[in-house]
Amino acid sequence: MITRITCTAIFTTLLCTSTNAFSNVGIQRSGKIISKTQVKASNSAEPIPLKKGSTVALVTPFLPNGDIDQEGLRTLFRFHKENQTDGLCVLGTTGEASLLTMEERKIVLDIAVEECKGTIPLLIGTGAINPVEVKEMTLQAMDCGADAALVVSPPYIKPPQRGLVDHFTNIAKLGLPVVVYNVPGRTGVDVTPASIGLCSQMHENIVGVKEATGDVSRVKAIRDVEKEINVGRELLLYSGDDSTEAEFVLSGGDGCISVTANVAPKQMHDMMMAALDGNRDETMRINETLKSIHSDIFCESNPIPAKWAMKRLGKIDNAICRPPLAELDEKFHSVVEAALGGAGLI
Ligand SMILES: *[C@@H]1O[C@H](CO)[C@@H](O)[C@H](O)[C@H]1NC(C)=O
Ligand SMILES: CC(=O)N[C@H]1CO[C@H](CO)[C@@H](O)[C@@H]1O
Repeated sequence: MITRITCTAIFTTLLCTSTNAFSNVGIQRSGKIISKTQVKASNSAEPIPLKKGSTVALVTPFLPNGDIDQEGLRTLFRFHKENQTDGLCVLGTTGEASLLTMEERKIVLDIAVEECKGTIPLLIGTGAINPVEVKEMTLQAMDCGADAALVVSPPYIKPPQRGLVDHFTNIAKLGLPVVVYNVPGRTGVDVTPASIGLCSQMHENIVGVKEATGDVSRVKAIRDVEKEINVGRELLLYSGDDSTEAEFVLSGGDGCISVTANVAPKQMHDMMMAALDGNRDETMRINETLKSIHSDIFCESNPIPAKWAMKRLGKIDNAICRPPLAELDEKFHSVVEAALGGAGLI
């Protein structure tokens, strides 16, 4: 059993649970930042570095009463451990994180750490519009034992590039490695390769980028900026677009943060390894079997179809999504079913 303090910066000690004798050291706080030393004093394992390959953008299963299905969540972590998923992206968009409370985030974080800490790197979504909330969620993730934070450019408000660079740098200063998430289709703003280069220059804790533009030429654009400003290291480049991730990695990217990997973890791992080896034929062969999933798992807003697919495969008990999301429209059931069949999953 991992010995660690499971309190978070925003919880009162009343709500804290601890599994070791340090439970009362440095955590008598309600709103104050836990220091690095205190994290160490809790004996929680050090962060492990993120890996190349297939990171799953994990769904969060719910019970019919709307609560988090904690046992179901544990089963998902075990499924990914057994099927060679290289990284876990927990509490992202696919995990319906913006519809979860801080208390619920803690439940998910604690289960992730208990099941996977030290085995598969834990990348935790901590993005939001308001930097104050991003900070709170990042500190909570840190306290719980996360390995890195996935920080989306604040959606909806369309910050200028200099505001984005400041935002990512400020979060990186909290101490946890940060992956910058660029998804202009959802945020309304593109984090340009130049801004990404600046972020990398500003803080060494900025370790990677999730590019969900679907634009494979971004790999070269970011690598060119890195060379130009001579930052002396390379960011991990992950594709966040399932249809183009094979090509993204063949073009020099490092991996993907994938929705498809929820239903096909082994295939996605194998495809990423083939692409990282530069084996185009094998990459294309696997990609071909997954291509209907890559597109049809987005037939309604993510994660609606993904959850229905997981239920169809018997991996979760309910396809329930939090309102205002909903369960998959009946007219799409056969579409998703056919995609799973095409990949040989049913
Ligand atoms: C992978 O499949 C997608 C369709 O989902 C296709 O658009 C893309 O070109 C394929 N990539 C490779 C490298 O074959
Ligand atoms: C291909 C593969 O390794 N599949 C395994 C995935 O994990 C399940 C257990 O959840 C195994 O039964 C499969 O064999």
